[in-house]
Amino acid sequence: MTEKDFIPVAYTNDKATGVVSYKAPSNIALVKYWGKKDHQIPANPSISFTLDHCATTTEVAYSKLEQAAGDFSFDLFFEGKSKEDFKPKIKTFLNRIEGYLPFLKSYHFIIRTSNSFPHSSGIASSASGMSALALCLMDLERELNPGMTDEYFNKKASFLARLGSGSACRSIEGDIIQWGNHKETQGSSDLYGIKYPYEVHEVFKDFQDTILLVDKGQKQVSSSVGHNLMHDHPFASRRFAQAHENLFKLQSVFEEGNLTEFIKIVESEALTLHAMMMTSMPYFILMKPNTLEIINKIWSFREASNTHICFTLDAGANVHVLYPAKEKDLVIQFIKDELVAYCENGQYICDKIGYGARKL
Ligand code: 2P0
Repeated sequence: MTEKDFIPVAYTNDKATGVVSYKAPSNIALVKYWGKKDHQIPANPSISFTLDHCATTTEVAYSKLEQAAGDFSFDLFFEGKSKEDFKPKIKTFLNRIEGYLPFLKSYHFIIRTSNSFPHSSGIASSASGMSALALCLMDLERELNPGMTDEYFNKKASFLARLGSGSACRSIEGDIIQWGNHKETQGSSDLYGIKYPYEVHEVFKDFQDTILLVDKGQKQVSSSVGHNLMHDHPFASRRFAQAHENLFKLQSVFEEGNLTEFIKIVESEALTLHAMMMTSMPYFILMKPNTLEIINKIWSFREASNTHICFTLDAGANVHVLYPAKEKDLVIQFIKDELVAYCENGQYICDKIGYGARKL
């Protein structure tokens, strides 16, 4: 599909007012998206586990205006309170998607949104937030065009979410989502995320992700600054090639349930992401001393316990601890005994692989 396939022809129905609400999950990348081209096109393909517990719930109430306005008309409430400082990001999003949802200036929208995870926990809400909003707007488009298939609905929701925040396109469906052209993955696209199309071993079906909140402060590097660091980066082209290679290697890993190889790829991807930030100009260290303490503890415990615990990182200091469900009791005990001490206020979030957004 191309961008043109997401421009609607003519709507068959009319809809004056309505309310819709979606709960959309966050996701954790295994092969990381870091670097992008114009129009939210990723510099390399990525793959993620959709999460279950960490999510954004968004309600959109819409009412048709007497006549289309010159600008977008919306009110925004975050956790019950009017939130003026989030509005510019939403406005940029609406501007980017207007060509694909031509009704946007014909309605007034009241957007109410909240997260399941604590605000300023260092967990990015842009993926779940943009996904939930894109789904609500798609629901209105489906009212105007009821013939739409579920497949088109999900693809276009992912396409629109991507224009809000790249990683958001991986937060529509579950349980494993791939985004970005990859010649060895059939159906992959730079424009939207797809459900991973090949066989996946049982062991990955209920994978766990415990998120250790090491540093809940404001992100030191915004994602747009971060992605820009990959322009003129001395190692960029090698890194982008590596992401393609890792995605290909993951295909047999997923099929065979090869946890040893899974761990190597996932941990290497996390450290590579941070290495890219340490070797860019300007350079950043986003890990904290406690991030490294936790990584070392995980390595020692893995060796001593013969479990398959591993870690991954986002563009910050928090650690995502990944492990198969059958090792849960052992790993949770280890986290309580040895890792909680490195978390800010002892905080962590138990999450697991999830199966995508749902309408409420
Ligand atoms: C990822 N991250 O693949 C990578 C790994 C963070 C580290 O995608 O500018 O918020 O909105 O397209 O999606 C964070 O970047 O960036 C991200 P934008 P986004 O999950």
